[in-house]
Amino acid sequence: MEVPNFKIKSVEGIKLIPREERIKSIEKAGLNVFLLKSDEIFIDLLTDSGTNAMSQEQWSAIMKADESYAGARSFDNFKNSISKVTGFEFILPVHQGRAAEHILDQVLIEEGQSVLGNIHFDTTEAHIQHRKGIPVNCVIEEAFDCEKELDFKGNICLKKLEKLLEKNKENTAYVLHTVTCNSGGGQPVSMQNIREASELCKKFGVLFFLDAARFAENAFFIKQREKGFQNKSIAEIVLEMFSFADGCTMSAKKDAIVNMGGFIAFRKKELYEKCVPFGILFEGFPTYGGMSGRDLEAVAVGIKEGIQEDYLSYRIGQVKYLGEKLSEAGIPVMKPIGGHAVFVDGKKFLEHLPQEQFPAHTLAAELYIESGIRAVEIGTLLAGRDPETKENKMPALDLMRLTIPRRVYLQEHMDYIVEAMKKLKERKEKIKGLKFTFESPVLRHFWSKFERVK
Ligand code: PM9
Repeated sequence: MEVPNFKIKSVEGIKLIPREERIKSIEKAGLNVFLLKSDEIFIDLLTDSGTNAMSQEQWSAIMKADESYAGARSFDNFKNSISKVTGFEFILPVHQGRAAEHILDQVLIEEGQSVLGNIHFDTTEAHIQHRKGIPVNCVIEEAFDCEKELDFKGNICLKKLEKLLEKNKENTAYVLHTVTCNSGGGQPVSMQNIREASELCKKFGVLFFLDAARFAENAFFIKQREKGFQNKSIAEIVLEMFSFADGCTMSAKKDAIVNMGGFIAFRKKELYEKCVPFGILFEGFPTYGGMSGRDLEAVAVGIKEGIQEDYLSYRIGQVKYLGEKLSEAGIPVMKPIGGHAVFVDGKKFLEHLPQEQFPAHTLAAELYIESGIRAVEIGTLLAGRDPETKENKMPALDLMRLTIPRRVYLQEHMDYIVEAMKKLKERKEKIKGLKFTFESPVLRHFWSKFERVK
């Protein structure tokens, strides 16, 4: 059992409202867990993004923040911390990860160009498409097999990548490798894969970026699983990971353990300079970029806490504990257990439902009714429609994600989640699928409404 490297100083009460009220709440929310109110939720596993508990060091740094519009000393703290951790010199702050995507894509993508990656996250894909670019996923085939135990299931298929670059390098805007691979179950990417993908990009003269939202968790897996890294510190592994990239996009709301923030980091000044005007246009002056001085300070401290090995060992150990307990209870989960979440195989758990009825999303609605737990779908609903045929995409993976916020919940909460899933398993055959009553046109999973299929 992993022991937390923290004790608790401040708490927020949570309450389980009665089942009848939960049924009313989810119906009112159009059977979409995004539309629930937080007071209606007992354990919130919607996301690990911005839901982290900050440390006393972060809170005290916040008190010293400089809120100057330009040239704030809080920006220097932010920049210096990030540069030290990542090795990148040029740092453009933004308010969250998708703002980084917005600005970078503005500069790098021209109509019809592809962005290649392992599996692009939903906001990443949407921003590429917003620029009339084409997101292309090149993850290894094993990533789509929930049962397959593989150390680095987030790896990009280098053969696929090489073929695509050979055929189409002029029309490739850049390559973006997401570490860890969120949409593939929080699976890590090996150092070797990062290095080899980067070498291919160099060979073909294409920029190589990391989507670094969960870079520290990825580094922890490299230390645990990849030959030659056992005696290196997380800080050294992180620096090596970034050394292969031309830059990164970052939602600091994940591995920098904050509630809001992000950045784009660049190795070369030239690309940074190209992004700055768009940063000013969309996010604000380049020494705050949509963040307050308080947010900048919290990131400056949090990004260093995020690479502490004892913290990561507890964090990833907690997710593993939940995953293993669920697996022991016969719940089909993505294996091996990922870094930030346990992903339940919706198609397998609700095998009587056709994929068009959104099994994993249905499961999330039912889990809320059963237990007050809010999970989230990463599957058919999130995948959206094919931009050309307008047909629903049918992704190989239809997962319900039980996402664990950092330093927030305890082992007892994990045990409660396991009990809830066991109860749901007992009545799973009776669960009915869902269909749209309203389908939101962009990133539809956030805002659509549903009813049960009769
Ligand atoms: N990820 C997540 O829950 C938050 C949005 S969906 C509830 O997993 C990657 C790998 C992400 C990610 C967000 C973003 C966008 C980029 N890349 O949410 O804009 O996992 O800060 O980041 C979410 P922002």
